[in-house]
Amino acid sequence: MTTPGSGTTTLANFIDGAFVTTGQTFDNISPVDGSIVNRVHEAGAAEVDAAVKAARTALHGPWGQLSDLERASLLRRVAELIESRFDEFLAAEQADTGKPITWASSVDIPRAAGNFNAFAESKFHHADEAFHTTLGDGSRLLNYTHRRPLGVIAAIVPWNLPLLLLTWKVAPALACGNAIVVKPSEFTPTTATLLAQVMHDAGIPHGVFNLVQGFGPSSAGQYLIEHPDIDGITFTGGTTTGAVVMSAASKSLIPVSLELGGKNAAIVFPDADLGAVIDGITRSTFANAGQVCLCTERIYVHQDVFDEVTERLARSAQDQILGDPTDPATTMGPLIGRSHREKVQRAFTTALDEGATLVTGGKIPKFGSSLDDGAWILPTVLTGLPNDARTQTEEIFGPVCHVTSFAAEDSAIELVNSSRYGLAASVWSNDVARAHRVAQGLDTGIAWVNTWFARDLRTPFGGTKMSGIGREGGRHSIEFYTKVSNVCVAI
Ligand code: NAD
Ligand code: 6OD
Repeated sequence: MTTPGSGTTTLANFIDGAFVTTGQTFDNISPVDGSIVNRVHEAGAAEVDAAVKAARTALHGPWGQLSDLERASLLRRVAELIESRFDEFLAAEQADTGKPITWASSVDIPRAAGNFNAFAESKFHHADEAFHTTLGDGSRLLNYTHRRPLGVIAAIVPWNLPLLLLTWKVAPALACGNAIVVKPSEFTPTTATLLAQVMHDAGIPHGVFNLVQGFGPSSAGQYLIEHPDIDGITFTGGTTTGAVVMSAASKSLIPVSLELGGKNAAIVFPDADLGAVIDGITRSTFANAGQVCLCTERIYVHQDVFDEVTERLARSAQDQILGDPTDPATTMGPLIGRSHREKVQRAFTTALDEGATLVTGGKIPKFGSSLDDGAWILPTVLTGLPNDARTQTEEIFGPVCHVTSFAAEDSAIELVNSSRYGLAASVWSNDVARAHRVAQGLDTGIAWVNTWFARDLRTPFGGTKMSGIGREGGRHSIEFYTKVSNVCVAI
């Protein structure tokens, strides 16, 4: 095996502190030009079982004896090592996903280190509950809670923000004293492999962090969620897969945290700063080629500014620079792969069949170079569809939005809330009262006002309705990754 991210190499699993090959490999294909990034050793049921056993054993070893502060210091070391290998992580993230350097170097890699720094001491600062109780006969009790690690955590993550979302789960899970088995997406195995090296170099004890590579059904993903000796599953991915995960967890009644799909909306009021709106919505629609679960696919614009916003947004879409992800001038990368591009193209066909007006995009760009073998698609703006069209109700997960006009505040809220998803929304208005009123009226896990994807890791993150179950972030992560018991003392 050579260093991940440095050319054609093979990637292994990481089990009980050692890299483990299986002989059964699959190709990791670059979405930029269709070349092979590396070959990956797929974990089977035996490797998943070994990883879960190693995690269970680690809980009873030195890791289980560490104080919250000792674990915090190891996690800060992990953050330092990610920062010291920033360029390797960046190259690996870009090789797997093709995302532009400007985005990966300002979002994915800094947040990976940031997740470890943010959660390192979170358990130490978490306060338990206490109640002084007086019974009818005058006797007194002291009730207090204490939290223990949940145990062996299974973490399954998608390909869109692979390192960010993986570390978002690993950091709080380890801060709480758990051991973990992670399965990254089959499309993005490389940064997780680098993270395994970092875990080793940081001195995280063997078996505390384990990595299994592979697919979902009949592969590492399924074997992991169905393993009888895991104590909780944290999953980020599509809603359909989330339901499969929940069903598997129900067999042994273990807790699940599900961060799932969305059909996120933006509402633009005429009193908003339209320059900021165009900048903000360009980002929220086209960032990472629309492949952020929080990306905007439905835009509701007040009728007074509908034409202007649609036209300016279309121009902004046309201004996106698609190309070499390592070029700082590039603003948009490819989709994750050809099969996903076919799904996005089918969504375009559906939109046109439903009667949409294609304002811009809707096609595959031509480069006249090796990039034509990649998974590129043009940023796309649509209008003209009713709110119950498939294009308006199903997640597309590409650089595409539909713009609808509205007349009244209440109807805009209703339009947003009519979705079966409820992950995120953004409200654009300079009327403070209206902005709060509307944001509080939205049935979404987060509502941004005059911004998008601005994050404070102490806040609850998750979705309503089909966008998920549970919250992670801050104390919500501590609550998920621990089990709480009450001690009742007669005093
Ligand atoms: P996906 O559901 O296909 O896959 C996610 C992960 O689950 C992958 O690692 C995959 O291998 C694994 N998997 C698939 N089937 C499985 C099975 N039967 N058993 C066990 N594991 C299985 O999702 P994706 O295509 O990788 O990611 C895109 C989706 O993720 C979008 O819907 C997006 O909205 C969602 N997402 C949500 C959030 C959030 O925080 N809410 C964040 C990022 C992505
Ligand atoms: O910022 C985060 O913590 C988070 N979980 C983002 C999810 C983005 C979805 O693609």
